[in-house]
Amino acid sequence: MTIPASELILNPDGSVYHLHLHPEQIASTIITVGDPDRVDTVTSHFDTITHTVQRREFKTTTGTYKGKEITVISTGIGTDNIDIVFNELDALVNIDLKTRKVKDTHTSLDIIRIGTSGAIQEDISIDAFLLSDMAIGLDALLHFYDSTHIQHPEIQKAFVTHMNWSAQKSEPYIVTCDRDLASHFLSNQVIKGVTATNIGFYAPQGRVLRLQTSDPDMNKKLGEFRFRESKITNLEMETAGIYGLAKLLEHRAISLNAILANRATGIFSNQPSETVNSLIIYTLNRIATM
Ligand code: R1P
Repeated sequence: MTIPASELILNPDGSVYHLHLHPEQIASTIITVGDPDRVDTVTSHFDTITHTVQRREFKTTTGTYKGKEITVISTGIGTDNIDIVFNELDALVNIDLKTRKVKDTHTSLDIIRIGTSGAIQEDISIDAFLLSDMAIGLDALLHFYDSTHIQHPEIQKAFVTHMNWSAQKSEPYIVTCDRDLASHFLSNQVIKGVTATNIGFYAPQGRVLRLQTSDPDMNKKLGEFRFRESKITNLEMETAGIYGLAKLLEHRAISLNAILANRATGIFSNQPSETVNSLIIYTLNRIATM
């Protein structure tokens, strides 16, 4: 089937619509970050840089670290942007952009998020590194895809009952990381956690400035939810979308979080840049030895 021009939009130079990339400009190992400036922080450690381009919040640089080719791309904030980045990265490797047909052979990417996050359990230290083993999507992204086969309905049902939300909210979806890829990044420096992903930074993560939230106990209830001896460890805004789309598109993905805030104790890191940079160096060295 040929994918129409309105569905797979290409720029006049043949690059994909939002990312402005051509297939030969990306590596098969991809690091995603939220902040476009963090792309340069990652690539400041590279030996070589072969390509860089930026449109809107999507900045991409490809180069090598210790001889390994890596692409670093910023997604901006939120799973709405993850939808764009993951579909266009996948199109670059799995759709022939000239014929507009899905290729016969599938190419799988390794996608590693290096992000920041707030812990909701008191015992998680500030500046810790956390790998999201599982993610609970409180955004609605995955429900727009044929995706029930990759979700975990029994945990989702238990979660909905536990939260007992009175106001209408999106059904949660639960998705997991690629555990094979994760095994390369686990060590005694990394906590394994369960990440809740939501669509905003303030009320959707239980923050009150001038507006009251519809559920004042949200973070407390999130922290108290238990399933298969696991508990929710942290809140951020991309991981569930990343895990859901990676699994549907048959790529391997993990999300690494620098814990900059502890929402249960009210503490924020006094060295956020150093912590993020340490996580970047840790991640690059793990990728280099894969
Ligand atoms: C909010 O400030 C942003 O920071 C976190 C959240 O997920 C959200 O994107 O991650 P990043 O630092 O990776 O952007």
